Amino acid sequence: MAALEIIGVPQSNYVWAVRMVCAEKGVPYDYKPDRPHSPAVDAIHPFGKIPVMRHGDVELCESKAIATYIDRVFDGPKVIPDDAKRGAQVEQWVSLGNVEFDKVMIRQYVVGYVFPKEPGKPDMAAIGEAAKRMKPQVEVLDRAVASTGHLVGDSLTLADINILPMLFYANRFEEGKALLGAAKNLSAYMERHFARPSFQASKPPPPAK
Ligand SMILES: N[C@@H](CCC(=O)N[C@@H](CS)C(=O)NCC(=O)O)C(=O)O
Repeated sequence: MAALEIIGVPQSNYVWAVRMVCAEKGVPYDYKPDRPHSPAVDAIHPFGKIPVMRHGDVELCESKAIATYIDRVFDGPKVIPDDAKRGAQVEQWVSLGNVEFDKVMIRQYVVGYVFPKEPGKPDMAAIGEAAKRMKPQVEVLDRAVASTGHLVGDSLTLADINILPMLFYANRFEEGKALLGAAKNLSAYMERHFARPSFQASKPPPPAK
């Protein structure tokens, strides 16, 4: 079989999720840590975003599509259950993750700290607003993981894999840490899943000082 290629810098929460899927399933891949809008990325994603994937003559963008392809084509534990109800629940949480949680937790909150419009000067008013919007999201997730320690059913799925890197990044900054720390079920969930070998194996290197 042709080699699977995953392309995108490791710091991206979506690249992290796709690499974690491979690690959970034990799927080997050639890794190319290219930036968004690099020629290799632009050749596959119409808007130059990461991750992108190549497998023989199959080229894909969008993390959900990539994860679905890998789950179907390769052996290893399924991260999207075949069962119609469970599979749709995973779809639901991935969609919520990409449309709601990523928008607030990553694009507004984390990016506000990491890539401020004025270098070295995060806009604390905008970050405060993002933290306010994050609060009900954290409460929703806290309730969702309360009974089984997973978002869907009682085992790890793409629903969890998609959201874990977002939670990791949100937890790196003061307001996020306080909100997540107050959510007891979610804190336990994060602690347990952050320790998974697949999460650790696909974790980006610490930022250069
Ligand atoms: N819906 C896409 C989102 C991908 C995405 O937003 N990637 C970010 C990095 S985390 C990116 O490439 N940003 C560059 C840009 O927006 O120009 C997916 O699930 O793959």
